[in-house]
Amino acid sequence: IGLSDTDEAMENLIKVFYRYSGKEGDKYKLNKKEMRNMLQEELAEFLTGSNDSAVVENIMRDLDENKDGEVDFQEFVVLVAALTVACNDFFVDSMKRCPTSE
Ligand SMILES: [Ca+2]
Repeated sequence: IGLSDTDEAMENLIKVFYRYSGKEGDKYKLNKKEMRNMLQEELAEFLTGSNDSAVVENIMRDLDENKDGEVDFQEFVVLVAALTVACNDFFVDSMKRCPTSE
């Protein structure tokens, strides 16, 4: 009770991962279909329509360090970290561009 924001963020990440990874095959890994579902449901604006399957394919290839064709939690956090950095850049950028302090 009374988790910090960071604890909560980590817990949510873990929950999201296992919600999708548990759908089929290995419960602790995302296969391509599960990854695609996860991206579509959780990161819709990241997959901007047009050619999703190529995007999913590339993401899978980049993340799958051990080349077993699936993404485990350790591989998944790399994506989360990359997205968080991108998000932070965007956030810092837009704060610079439109200062709200007045
Ligand atoms: Ca893997």
